[in-house]
Amino acid sequence: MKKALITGITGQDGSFLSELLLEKGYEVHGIIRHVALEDPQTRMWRIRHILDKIHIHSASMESYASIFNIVSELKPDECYHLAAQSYVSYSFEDEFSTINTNLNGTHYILSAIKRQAPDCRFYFAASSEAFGRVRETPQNEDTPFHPRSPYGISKMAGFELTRNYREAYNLFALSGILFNHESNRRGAEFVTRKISSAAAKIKLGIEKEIRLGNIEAKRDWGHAKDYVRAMWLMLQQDEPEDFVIATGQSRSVREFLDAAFTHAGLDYHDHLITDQNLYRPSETHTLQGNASKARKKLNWHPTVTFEELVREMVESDLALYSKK
Ligand code: F7E
Repeated sequence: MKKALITGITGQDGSFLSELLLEKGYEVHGIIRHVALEDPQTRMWRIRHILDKIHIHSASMESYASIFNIVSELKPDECYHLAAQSYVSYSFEDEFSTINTNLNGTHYILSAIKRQAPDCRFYFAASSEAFGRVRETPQNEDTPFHPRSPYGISKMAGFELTRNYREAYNLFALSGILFNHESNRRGAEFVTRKISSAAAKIKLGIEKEIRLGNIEAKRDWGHAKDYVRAMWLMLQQDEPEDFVIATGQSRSVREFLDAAFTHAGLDYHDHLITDQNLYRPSETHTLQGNASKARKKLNWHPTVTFEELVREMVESDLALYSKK
């Protein structure tokens, strides 16, 4: 039985990936911060239904010793490093902790693997946010990075570190440059979930308005379930290589808003308040990925359309808030 170690297992991607690996017969281990163990109701809701099937280890991505000990005890076959401060807006407010935690965490786990489990295959969750001020559209594996946020900088640095461990120490280490991926497990601070939950709450009479920043920003949005499948496929290749994962379709926040409110039987013009405080100091305006390498080499393609994604998220929030 193959052993997989997942950092960030309590997040959207960690939960979908755990389900996928369990289905495939893996022994699944996850690293969880001590605070999450103290508050499982709030922090572990995405993995509550599989807690009896997975192995949880308490550690901090900020402590090399704790990461080192877990890697040396487990000696995993595959490691998926998903843990990060992943909220781009917040990365402007707290640049230091975002860059420190995201970069050091990646460095600690790579170093521990190099020393204690050099045969382990390593996946780094890089991000389209590293493209930032895009040099070309659509973006692929050869597009230069120009990050526009501390978060994007931390992901670019993690990508380079992962590449250097692959080239210098011959580790099977690679990055997935994933474009935005969403679901009903998305955190409430991200724009898609903020919109789907607002549409549901307004429809149910719980709230009246939604405050948003730059709704002309464009993103390439896919479904998280499709994207975790790509992570697994990358680690099954003969050679470690980096891959862009995206749908190839770019839509504005306004289009997402319109589709979500229309699905709930609402007109967003009646409820939208534009809030200058929600604009970012520097913004990634348009992202659109070209995943043709993944299509060709991994036989990966997205299965959920933009419309299906919006519908799923709004329906799920309508069900959630009706119950509440
Ligand atoms: O923003 C605009 C905002 O916070 C999307 C993370 O998973 O994907 C995600 O990063 C767009 C931006 O995601 C609001 O300015 C307008 O242009 O949902 P988001 P993100 O920043 O694209 C990448 C690939 C990652 O790796 C990240 O970890 O929406 N926007 N008004 C707003 N965004 C938010 N959050 N809230 C607003 O009120």
